[in-house]
Amino acid sequence: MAKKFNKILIANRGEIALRIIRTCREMGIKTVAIYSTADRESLHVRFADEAVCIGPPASADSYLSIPKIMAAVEITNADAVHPGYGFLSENADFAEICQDYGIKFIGPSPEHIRNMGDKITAKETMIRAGVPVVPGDGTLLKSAEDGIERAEKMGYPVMIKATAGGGGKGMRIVKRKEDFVNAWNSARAEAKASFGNDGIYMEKYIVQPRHIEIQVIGDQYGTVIHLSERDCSVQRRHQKLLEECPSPFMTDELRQRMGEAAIKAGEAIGYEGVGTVEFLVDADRNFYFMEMNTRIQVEHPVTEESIDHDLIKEQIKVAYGEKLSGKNYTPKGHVMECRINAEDPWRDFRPSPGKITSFHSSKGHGVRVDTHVYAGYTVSPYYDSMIAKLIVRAPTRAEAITKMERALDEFIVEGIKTTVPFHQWLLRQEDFREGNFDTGWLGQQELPKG
Ligand code: MV4
Repeated sequence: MAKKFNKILIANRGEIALRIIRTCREMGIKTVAIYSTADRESLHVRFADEAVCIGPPASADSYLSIPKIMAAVEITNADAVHPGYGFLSENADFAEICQDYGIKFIGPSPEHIRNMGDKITAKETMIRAGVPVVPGDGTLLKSAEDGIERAEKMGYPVMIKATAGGGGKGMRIVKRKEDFVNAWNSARAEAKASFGNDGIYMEKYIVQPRHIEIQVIGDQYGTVIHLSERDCSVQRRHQKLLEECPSPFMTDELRQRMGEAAIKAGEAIGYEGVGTVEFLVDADRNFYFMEMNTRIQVEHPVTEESIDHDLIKEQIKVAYGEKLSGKNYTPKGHVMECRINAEDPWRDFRPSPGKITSFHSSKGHGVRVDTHVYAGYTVSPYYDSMIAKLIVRAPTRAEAITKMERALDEFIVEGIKTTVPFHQWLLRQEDFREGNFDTGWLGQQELPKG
């Protein structure tokens, strides 16, 4: 086993920075927080051993500035960087610069980040590894005419997607030939503006899919294991709102098959670190590789509570060269996570930044809250609106729902609007309670007016 890290710089903010600091303290590793001037009063700054102000509120000048972060690494003498999620977590250039400076980037290699970031390359890799992918021809479309020709052969509906994309950007469903040119033009423009790359490819459209992802972790010796699934089908405009494990749609047999596919995916590329293999699952339980995320994800606590392991700890251990045992994990009981965002759910989830005047976090048996906020904290308009993750664990799904309803009732935030009332509404819905939902379900519901 390699020597463990002495000091980790956390290149992130908010709840995930705090989450990483907690594990580092338990592991006896020193921590460095970085912060923008908007985050002076943040708990990650207070709880880290050292903190370095790296710039003004705008992310481009602070949390996304590689030179500023590398300067903070240098002056604090950190030997590793934890990127968290978002920001630079899937930036291959950042991982490469860390490598060049002899700083361990806690995550996969720049090459793996790059390959999974390009969706056509990722799909090709999965096909070679024997992982089922969405039917499609896996090459860039040359023009709208080329696309129309291919769509005739494939059969409508089709989906066109940006190869640099992910998370729904630069993606369009095309139901008929007449709609192709418009979809092509808008997808390309969006891809160009979002990623600076307007490469587009085509797939068969999977009707009413569920989004089920498999958590994997790989060590430096080629061993990859899976840690079961998370169902993330409750989404709005590609923003996840609630995640759970087990998936209400899961069977032991399906978990076995999806787990094996996710391991094959990781093993084929010699994947190191934590990663998530995202699948679309159709009504007949066929599953198709969609994307691989090469970072720790927002919803990782769902897996932590399901298998009773600290994923950040496991992530740090494989980064300094510990070996994995090779056994997979199956979930115990039922875990559910609600994302509490500073948004008004009855006004189109409009952001609701501002000062939190009063705050009470849910507590009690089987309840976990990951948050960086407190009474008196001001939610900045500059960053992501998530202020807390409310996670419950209970023996069965029905009991998890009951516990979540209780926990939501005692989650008090005053001064700003939050998504708490949305979750209370969601948990009352018959379809949700029966596990009868897919990725399109929420978009078809009429939400209360508040
Ligand atoms: C699809 C699809 C149906 N068919 N691809 C959305 C985000 C991006 N990662 C891929 N996405 C989808 N790709 C084919 N061929 C449906 C979606 C999709 C979706 C996927 C997961 C979670 C929510 C979603 C909401 C709408 C569409």
